[in-house]
Amino acid sequence: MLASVLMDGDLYSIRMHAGRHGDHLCGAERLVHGPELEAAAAALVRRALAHPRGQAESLRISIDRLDLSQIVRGRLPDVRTLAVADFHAGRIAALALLQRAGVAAAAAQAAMASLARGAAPGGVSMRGAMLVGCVSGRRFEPDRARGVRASRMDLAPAAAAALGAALSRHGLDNPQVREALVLAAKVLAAPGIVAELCWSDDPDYTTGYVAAPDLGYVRISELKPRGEERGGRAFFVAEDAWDPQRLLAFLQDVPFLAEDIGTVFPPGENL
Ligand code: WAQ
Ligand code: MG
Repeated sequence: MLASVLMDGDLYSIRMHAGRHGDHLCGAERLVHGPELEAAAAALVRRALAHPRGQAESLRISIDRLDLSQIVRGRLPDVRTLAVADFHAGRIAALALLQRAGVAAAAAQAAMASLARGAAPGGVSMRGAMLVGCVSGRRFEPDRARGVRASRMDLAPAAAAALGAALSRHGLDNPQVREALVLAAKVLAAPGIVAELCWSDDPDYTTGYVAAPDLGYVRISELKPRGEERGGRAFFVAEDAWDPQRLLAFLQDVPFLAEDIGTVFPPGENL
């Protein structure tokens, strides 16, 4: 299938952004070739109109043709699921995982505290991610409301089919998991990234994750209380070995196509 993606001519990035009362509501994106653009646009519109946090008031679709020679190909991380009793236990587990990945305890705790209180000015969710120094815990993102957005990533068609099958076996096949896995794959492939922490801004979606190159993608059943709308992401950077311009260019602009999936372990297995 991938061969056909590459031979059927141009590949496009298609991105949807929905807003309400001037705020960000949701976004999603795909990489598709020309003949698939129309169906992809319809699916993104449908998705925005059915969003659990409310009805979109504005909806933007952007389409950009990509330079095929720039595509970076990669693999999804392995998936594990940790069941915890509540979000307090979940955050303790996240802290331990982040430390294993090389993030200082104070930096991990500072990032979790920021996400919990709403990391954007005014105590609301950011539209993108914080960039957090893995030793100092300092925040480096240029704009604390927008944050840094990972963009232009997708699964190759064969990988999407394989992922659906592997996730279904464990009852995990939902759009949140699929999309977060693709995003985490791109983030972990980015130069200077040590780990990622995420929990959703959807009030009913309490599962979050910690991802790192050696840990893979570790889902944690509760990272926030049910009903909580504040969510977000922290991308932890190696402060002594990163080039901010290079990192931002990779996350935002370089197209990333995951061609292979990782192993999906059954929920509840020990790490
Ligand atoms: N780049 C950077 N940050 C983003 C992006 C992006 N493309 N999209 C969203 N964010 C940030 C933003 O602050 C959102 O408020 C926050 O992440 C959460 O986004 O394995 O649904 O789309 O069961 O609500 C993770 C667990 C679900 C999935 C994550 O995130 C699983 C989720 P949401
Ligand atoms: Mg959301």
